[in-house]
Amino acid sequence: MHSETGLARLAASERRERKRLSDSEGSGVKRASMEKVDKVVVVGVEEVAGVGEPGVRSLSTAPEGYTGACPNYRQPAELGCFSLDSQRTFHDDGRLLRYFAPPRGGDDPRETPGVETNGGAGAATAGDCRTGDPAIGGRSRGWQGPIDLDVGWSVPGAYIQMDAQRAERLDHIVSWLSRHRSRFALPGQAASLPLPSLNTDFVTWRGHLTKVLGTPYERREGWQLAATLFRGTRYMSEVETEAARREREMRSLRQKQMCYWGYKFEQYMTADRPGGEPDVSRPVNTNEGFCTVVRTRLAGHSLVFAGEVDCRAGERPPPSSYVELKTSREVVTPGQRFTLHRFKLMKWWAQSFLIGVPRIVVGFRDDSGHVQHLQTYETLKIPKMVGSEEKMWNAAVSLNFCEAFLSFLKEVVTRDDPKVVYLFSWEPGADVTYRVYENSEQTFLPDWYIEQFRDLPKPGMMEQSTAPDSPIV
Ligand code: 0WD
Ligand code: CA
Repeated sequence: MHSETGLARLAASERRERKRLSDSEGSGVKRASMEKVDKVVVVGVEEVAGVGEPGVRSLSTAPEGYTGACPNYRQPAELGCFSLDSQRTFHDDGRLLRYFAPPRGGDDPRETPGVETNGGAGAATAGDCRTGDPAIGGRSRGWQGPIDLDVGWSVPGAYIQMDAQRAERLDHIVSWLSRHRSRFALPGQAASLPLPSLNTDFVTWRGHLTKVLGTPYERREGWQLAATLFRGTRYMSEVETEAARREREMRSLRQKQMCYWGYKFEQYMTADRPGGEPDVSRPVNTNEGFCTVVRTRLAGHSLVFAGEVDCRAGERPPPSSYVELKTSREVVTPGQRFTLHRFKLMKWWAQSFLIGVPRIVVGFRDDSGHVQHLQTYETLKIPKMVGSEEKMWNAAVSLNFCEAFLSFLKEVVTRDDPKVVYLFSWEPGADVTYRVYENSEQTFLPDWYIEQFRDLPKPGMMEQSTAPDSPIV
């Protein structure tokens, strides 16, 4: 592994290398060499002099390199769902799904809410509960004034937080996959047999892809993504950076309180059955969650990922009936409005767009944690809404970068071995780089999962090509 000085050298030589390479090498990707050092294969400019096969070394994240037409993104289709209960135990069903129950007049959840939308030029308006907007749907409960999100905050036992130390990695996703492998059969492939491959290029959490989409515009937080190729599929799992760990451990009481408000808002806005009443007397427990598993495709890459869904409204087939809930500080100044549009809407759009959630209901709160009004944003209209403003972001850039990143992964992550991990790292202002680890603590696919594929025929050279789409959905 590189020391700090080594890393600095690497950065400096990277800059030299960047100068040397011409743009004709295409989409920000530079070439270098790989060399194996003990159990860790270090990839970097220092190794260029050594022998080794040519490889792709780093990927630029500058937005200028990713303008142009939007790549094709297929409407995500739900393959299934799972739930995580108050003890964080996995259940292969939707028992933790919540139902949208906003405080407004109206009857049953509507099929196509969002009549009054956020599509207007710049105006961050949408369904507004105070004005009796019929867009949101829900139960018959009039707007009773501000929603107090601080209820329970100082009550012992009213806030049960997930153990952040526990690295779950992709464990819940592979638990679901292992129970539904037959769904990944290709046409003509017997679904009754244990399938040797998922016939899918990438498996990951939605949240990891949200970070990738945000990368060309992110100025503060870097990331690390571990990738392993196993039976033709690249599994991607986030590794917490040192900076993120420090930030988590140093989080102020005020920041924790605002996180609590976010979860309390979910409680105020949802019920455990359609037409039910919210129960805000229950403790907030962040172990609980309902996750959808979707299949989609970004240009030439087939993807399967899971993401947490806040609630469902209406009868349309999921994910079209899912609703994302957010809280945000009320917008008073132009600066606050800029921050909302430039940073928050970028992340909210990426998160909901990826998984096909069409609506985001935002509770705008004051500094004492009282939600003063609600607004519904239609996910697909967000890019256009901010597009006319200065110094904003462009959805096509995010998706083109994601496409390039996945292509980069396909070029780099070629050893089909669950004990080999390619760790991709990115810090704002730099390129994405990677190192390769073998039989290290970075290994993340559970042994029991790998074992399930033992003695099955190998998927051949699948890693060299784009895995075909599965016929399901
Ligand atoms: O193992 C890991 N490194 C990670 C696990 C990283 C990211 C997420 N997860 C887990 C989460 O605990 C959750 O069960 O994955 C699940 C959610 O996955 P996702 O949908 O891919 O994640 P993301 O889109 O980032 O978050 C969705 C929601 C959040 O909603 P908001 O409105 O805040 O974006 O999942 C919840 C949260 O409600 N969530 C968390 N809750 C408590 N602690 C956390 C967390 N660390 N991360 C996400
Ligand atoms: Ca949420």
